Amino acid sequence: MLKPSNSLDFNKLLLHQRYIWMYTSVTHMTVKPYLIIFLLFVNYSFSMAQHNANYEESKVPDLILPDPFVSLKGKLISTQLDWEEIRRPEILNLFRENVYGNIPADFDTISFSEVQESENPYPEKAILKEVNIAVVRNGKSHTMRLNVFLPKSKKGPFPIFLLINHRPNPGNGELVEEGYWSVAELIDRGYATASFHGETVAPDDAERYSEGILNTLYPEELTKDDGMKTLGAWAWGAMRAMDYFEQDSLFDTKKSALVGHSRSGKATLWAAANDKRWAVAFPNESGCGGAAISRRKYGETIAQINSRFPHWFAENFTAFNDQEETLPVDQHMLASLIAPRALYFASAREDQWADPKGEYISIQLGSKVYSEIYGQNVNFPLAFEELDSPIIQPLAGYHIREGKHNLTWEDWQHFIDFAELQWNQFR
Ligand code: GTR
Repeated sequence: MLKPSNSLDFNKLLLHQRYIWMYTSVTHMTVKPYLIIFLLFVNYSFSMAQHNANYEESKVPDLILPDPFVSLKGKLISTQLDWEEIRRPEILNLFRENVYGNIPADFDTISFSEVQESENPYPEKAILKEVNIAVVRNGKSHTMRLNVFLPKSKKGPFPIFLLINHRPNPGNGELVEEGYWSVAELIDRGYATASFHGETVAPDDAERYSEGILNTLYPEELTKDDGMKTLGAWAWGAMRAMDYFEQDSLFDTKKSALVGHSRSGKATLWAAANDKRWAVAFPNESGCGGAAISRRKYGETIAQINSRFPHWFAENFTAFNDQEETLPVDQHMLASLIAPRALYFASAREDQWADPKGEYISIQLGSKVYSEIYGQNVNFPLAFEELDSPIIQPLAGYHIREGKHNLTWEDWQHFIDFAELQWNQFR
């Protein structure tokens, strides 16, 4: 079985994932030539999409963005009450209807049990809990797996970092991909950390995405144009993980952080917008449909993402293929929904496909909610081109690091610094 590597670029990652999936589904067959041709085609069409994308600032349209602080009825929103009662629910609903689809909140029961299936890679410093979260609705049940590490040398309650993971499951009993999920370092700093794999909730595959909670728990979503698909399902998974943390006094959920890279970063942002129990959100290099402003059409566009990943967003999102200007929202407004909790965006210099500048502008604009509505002194005075170090400040932060699309220990270090600042000074 292939092992995941820390330095896969987009092309290799895609190829790698497809290969893993096909490998597991044809375990005892020889790989047929048509599979190889198919893989080459997938890789080729992705390279072409990347190649044809716009990477020139001079070709980025003038940005005319929807205003987070004017309601659909034209009311100027300037008070906390109007924000929380009128505009915030409006924006959340616009994203639900047009972009990500529903996150059904109802189920009949939820229960948690521990199993022991994997070897603990850090027996000297961490306790490993493998938790099955069983959710029942209308007589049908779905079980998702959450892997939790706790510091061995300390007593809780522990602050908690949850990672939504979509990278290939090692499949060889290994739970942790070093760097990508920096368990040992988080434990050394005195934190609990947990992760679930997207596949345990909804497969990341256009043919099979319904073979998780959609088929078992929420089949009606499959028939709706604003129905939940994979990214919404992963956000639902993060909520169930939070249900688990909340019922165990070992966890200090007021000091909670949700982390996700790339497609999982998109789910992270959507989960934190919907679930106010998360104190801090860290969407890393989440790009199109995540942190980046869609109307810039720089790097990946809505049309490209919907055609390559038709199982990620609600069906309604396809109406905005090559029609970004008609979207009633843009991603800075999703950022604004996290307030008054804390938000941090991260980019990588060589990750042009995810539009680092669009990610930065999005937090620059979205974080205006902290000053305009909540009276906090948050601002990003530097232009993208002037940035030379991470912005670690109360409530909203950002960094861009050198290198390729990936989640690395360098990213985690800034996340921890930012989270500690929020937890120690402002809670
Ligand atoms: C790419 C996709 C991006 C991003 C990335 C990833 O193929 O175009 O939107 O999600 O995958 O998840 O690594």
